Amino acid sequence: MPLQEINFDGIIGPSHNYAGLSFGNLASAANALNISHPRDAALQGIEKMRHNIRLGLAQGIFVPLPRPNHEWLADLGTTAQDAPDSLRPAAFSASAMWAANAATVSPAPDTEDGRCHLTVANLRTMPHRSHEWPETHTQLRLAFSDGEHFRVHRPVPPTFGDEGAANHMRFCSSHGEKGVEVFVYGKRGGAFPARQHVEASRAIARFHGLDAERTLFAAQSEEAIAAGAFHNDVVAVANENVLFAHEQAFEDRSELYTALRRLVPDVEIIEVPAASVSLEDAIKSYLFNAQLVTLPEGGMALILPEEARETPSVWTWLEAMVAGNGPIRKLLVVDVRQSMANGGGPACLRLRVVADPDTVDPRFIVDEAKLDGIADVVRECWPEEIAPKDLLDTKLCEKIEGAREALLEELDLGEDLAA
Ligand code: SUG
Repeated sequence: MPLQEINFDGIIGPSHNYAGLSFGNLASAANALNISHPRDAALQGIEKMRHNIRLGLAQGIFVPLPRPNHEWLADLGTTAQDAPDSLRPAAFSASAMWAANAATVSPAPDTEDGRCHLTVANLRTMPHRSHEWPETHTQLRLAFSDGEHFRVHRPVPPTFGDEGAANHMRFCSSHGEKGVEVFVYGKRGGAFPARQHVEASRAIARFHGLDAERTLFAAQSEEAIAAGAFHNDVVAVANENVLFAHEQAFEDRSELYTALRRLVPDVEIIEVPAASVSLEDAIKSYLFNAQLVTLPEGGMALILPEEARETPSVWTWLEAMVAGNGPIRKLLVVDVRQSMANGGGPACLRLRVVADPDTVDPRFIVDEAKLDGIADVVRECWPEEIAPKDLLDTKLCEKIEGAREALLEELDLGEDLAA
């Protein structure tokens, strides 16, 4: 099979809850301490995958990490029962669902050794995300164990924050051709942390053996981070030769656009002016956290969250865009409200890997029948709701652990990924 884009979605874990853990992520703060609905959340994620499979797109999965993370708590000298309130929610977080933060991926045509390279993200800025990487690394090494086609790297040392593909864009005329990779980093976020450090991005470019002539580094604008764009994929998305971005996404947009026009002669830059859609509306609606995909029949579609349709300035602008003659022809809407309430839209939930699906461990590739089996496990085992105080309940803890085990068994991953 030729190289194609495969979207690996993180299955939303049974411990999904709202703990307000991500400072600078406005949705996470706004929904702090609300009651979450893990079962609905996971079913929404599964429906999004089903929607994309029906479009003819290749789909993969990553499974939830063991939660609570007993090992991490033990390293901190405590346990799930005794942990202070400042630590317990972080140990239970289902944040690995946002697979766009799992790793940075450079497809084979871009790298010196002709393999697809993945570097697991250290996610060191937020404590609840900083302990994801070891288990994510194990999973990546399993899914992409074919050493002829893949190389999975350990994370950049934690001094330099790295949040993975959410701060990385790849441009090309078609997926199988040598691309141009753009790493977006934060310098200052005003009151909020800049989560991607330029030194981490530079290290990844070196690990992956990228061509320096075709690798760009662009700073996020300070206003964007301050307005709640804690990752670049909240204000920009790219696919093949198209960049779809907010006017205020980058610190120096003309420098970036000039470099892109030089390196990708057929690049199409669709910029949404702040006068039409404010940064505030962009971040509230997550219109840029859409999956921008090439449809098998040709043309591109934006797979958007419901919240984009509900934001008048955004929907008016998008409808006018598709009525024009541009590369984006369709607006498709999915319901991922449970994830959105923690600041994760359709694009956050997936990691794009350009590869031949036959070279990936088949247990990580899904079709509709496999999704039916996963949905059955979710209906049977995932908690219906979690309130913050429930994290103290040992029965809930057992239920969460049992739910993950049931899923691993369903996917024949029990032996490899048991906690
Ligand atoms: O890291 N939210 C995630 C959302 C990640 C979105 N990913 C991308 N933009 N690619 C984060 O801020 C909230 C968890 C909580 O508050 O319970 C959280 O981790």
